[in-house]
Amino acid sequence: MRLRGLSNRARPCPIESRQTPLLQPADMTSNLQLFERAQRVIPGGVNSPVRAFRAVGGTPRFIARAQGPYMWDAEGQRYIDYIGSWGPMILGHGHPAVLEAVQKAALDGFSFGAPTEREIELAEAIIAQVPSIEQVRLVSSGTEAGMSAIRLARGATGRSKIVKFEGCYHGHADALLVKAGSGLATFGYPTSAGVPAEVVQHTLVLEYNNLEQIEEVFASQGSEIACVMIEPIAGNMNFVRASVPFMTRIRELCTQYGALFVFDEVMTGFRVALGGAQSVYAGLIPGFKPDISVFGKVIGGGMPLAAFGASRDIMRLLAPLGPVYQAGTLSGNPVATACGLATLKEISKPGFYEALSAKTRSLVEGLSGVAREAGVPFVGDSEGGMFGFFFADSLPQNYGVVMATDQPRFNRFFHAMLERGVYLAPALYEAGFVSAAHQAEDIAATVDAARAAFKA
Ligand code: HOZ
Repeated sequence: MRLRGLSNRARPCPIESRQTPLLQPADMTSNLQLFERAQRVIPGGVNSPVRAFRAVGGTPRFIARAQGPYMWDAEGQRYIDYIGSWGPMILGHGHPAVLEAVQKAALDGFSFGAPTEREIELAEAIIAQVPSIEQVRLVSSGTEAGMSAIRLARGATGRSKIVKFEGCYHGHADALLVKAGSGLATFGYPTSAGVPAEVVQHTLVLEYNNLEQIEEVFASQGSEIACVMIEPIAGNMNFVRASVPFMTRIRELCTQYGALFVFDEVMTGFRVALGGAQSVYAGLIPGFKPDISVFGKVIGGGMPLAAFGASRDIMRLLAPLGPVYQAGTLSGNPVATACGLATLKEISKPGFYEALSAKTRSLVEGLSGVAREAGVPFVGDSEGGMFGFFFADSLPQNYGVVMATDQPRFNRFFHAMLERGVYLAPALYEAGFVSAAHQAEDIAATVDAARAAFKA
């Protein structure tokens, strides 16, 4: 089945002419052939579990290239991309200014293992948009940033216990792999094998948006808690917002008991707003700010780059100034920082988030409208360029409720959309992402595809 009015094969886009020609049928290897070959040498055929399509079934699409809001698979099939590499591609694929910055940086050298001016520029650019942080340390992945933030919080407080919430995913560091969202939720693992009980004995897992539980845990163990870590808008159990009373109370309790509040903004940072989710909550809770923030995805523009930051007082505890050790050969990589800087420059332009938010809202409203026409229970939500939807009557407030939404229907919808050239995340537990490259016609084509999918 094809998108109405659009060929699923290549359609010219603004800088199409700069690209290599599309593969011709004779050159093509099928997705299935590639998947079979991949499974012989890579566990499950993928380098990150959710990509394997196991939750939704079928053959993963092996992506050959991408441009703007589109990706083409190994068979030459075109998709409107709502994953955007799971968040980083906020400008769409192959943005000319970003490409140019990366090409220039690559010519100067891939990696030095020594400091560069560009690292300072990127740190300055991040700090300029996030008033809660005075210093950042650049690393290579969200997992590394989250893990280091926890170590820093423990080092700063001299305490061991950490609080996290069910359905939040903070990367795959051992202590955080408990009742996590994303792939663990997708595959139904409460935690990962290979993580000794002793390693997670200090991880307290509470229900998201449950005020009573957070009150109780602080009342009984508050003086032992190093930090509370949260995805402020959870994107690893689809899309679930922390309520304002919940967020307000966590902030108060952390301050009262001397625990640090860690905001995992790997997904939401520079994605839901230029100042991240913390700027959204600061608009709702006067004076609100977290103590430590974790970033990834957008700040690297699609390159392996992440960061964690806090006040100067907290950050000076890190080596080489302080006793909390953290290091990395590729940290602050010159090509990745060039990519991140060029991306931040584009997204800082006036009106960027207004346009992105309006587009994302129109997608969610469009999908909700055609679901309503079809009599399908459907709810959606979005903030900036991040969105989620559920086959349910109301928006879930926690992981348990997300799990109770209609998974088989999600899986059928996923495949019906894929067949129509729309690439959504291949699991119910993942948020979706819209980029600045998506145009009104892409949103309209997506809504048309959904209408046809609901009919089918
Ligand atoms: N952990 C990511 C989803 N929340 C998946 C990353 C990937 O497969 O690239």
